Amino acid sequence: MVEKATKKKNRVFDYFCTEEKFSGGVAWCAGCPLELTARFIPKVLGDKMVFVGTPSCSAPVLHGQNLGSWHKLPYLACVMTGVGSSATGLTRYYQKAGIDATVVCFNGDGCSSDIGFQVLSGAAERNEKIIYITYDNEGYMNTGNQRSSSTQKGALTTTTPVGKIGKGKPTISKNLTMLMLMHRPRYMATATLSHLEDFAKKLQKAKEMVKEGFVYLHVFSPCPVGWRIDSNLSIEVCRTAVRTNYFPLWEAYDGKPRITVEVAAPKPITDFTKLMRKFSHLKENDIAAFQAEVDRRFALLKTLCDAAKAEEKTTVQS
Ligand SMILES: Cc1ncc(C[n+]2csc(CCOP(=O)(O)OP(=O)(O)O)c2C)c(N)n1
Ligand code: SF4
Repeated sequence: MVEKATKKKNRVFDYFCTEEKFSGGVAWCAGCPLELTARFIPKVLGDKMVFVGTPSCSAPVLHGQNLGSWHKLPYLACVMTGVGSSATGLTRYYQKAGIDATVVCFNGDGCSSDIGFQVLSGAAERNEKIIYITYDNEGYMNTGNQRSSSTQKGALTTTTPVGKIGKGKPTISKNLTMLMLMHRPRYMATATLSHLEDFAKKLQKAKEMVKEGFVYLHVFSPCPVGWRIDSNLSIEVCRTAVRTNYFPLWEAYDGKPRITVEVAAPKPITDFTKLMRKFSHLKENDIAAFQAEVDRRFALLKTLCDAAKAEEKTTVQS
């Protein structure tokens, strides 16, 4: 058992022994999970990758902002409305020219779920050989924590204030992972930094499956500044999101989902909300509605997982 645990640890550890692609003085806020996520991706995907990004919190590092904030990877800067289509052009050029390179879009939820959703959907439907990664910090963070369609109901943002009239965001968040599942990409998965081994496996699978078609990864990435989280708690927030079923970890080949990290006894959503101040105004009935939404979304996922399992059994038997 001890041996198994050691081996497991070493597998993820090995990635950290590879060359570091980013400088030390990157321009992300203290405790932002984006930094470790961006550093980790090329460690698993390898050198032959091109980042495609948009104006966002990742841009000051991926574009480069000052002498201390840089990386060694090729990078294409796109407009928020066109990342899926620009990545398509780049991928097709590489295919035609016989260049071995993986195109990796790396965008915030504002780009993926709102401004660039149409082109993301188009690229998925055309089955372009792209790895598209959404880091979900549930808002437009680079421009000052405005709500996006991925912002959770009730959350305090600068455009959904809390006061005499405002009660935080009035509508439920867009369920982007389910929308992407309905596109039936060749491979898709959810991931977060608290479960690094799971994340690494999914990146490895992404690297393989992108040879056959579109790959979508959705990475839960809390924003310590906008969510009002102490900067030492970001990974704990990721872990609690998984343990409460707020952000279940799963993957799907060709639209058939499977949970990759089973949570035997999910914790109540209050374990998650109490870690940040963006939900501190929620009343008991708001929390009950929040819990019901988490349960509803998880039940939907579970139903789809069960259906995929049943379909697999039928196919094997017949
Ligand atoms: C078409 C368009 N609309 C708005 C903007 C302004 N803008 C720049 S960065 C940004 C926030 C992007 O949010 P998101 O994609 O979620 O990434 P994050 O900032 O959270 O990393 C916005 C709205 C823009 N650059 N282009
Ligand atoms: S604003 Fe939030 S998401 Fe953006 S770099 Fe800072 S902590 Fe990270």
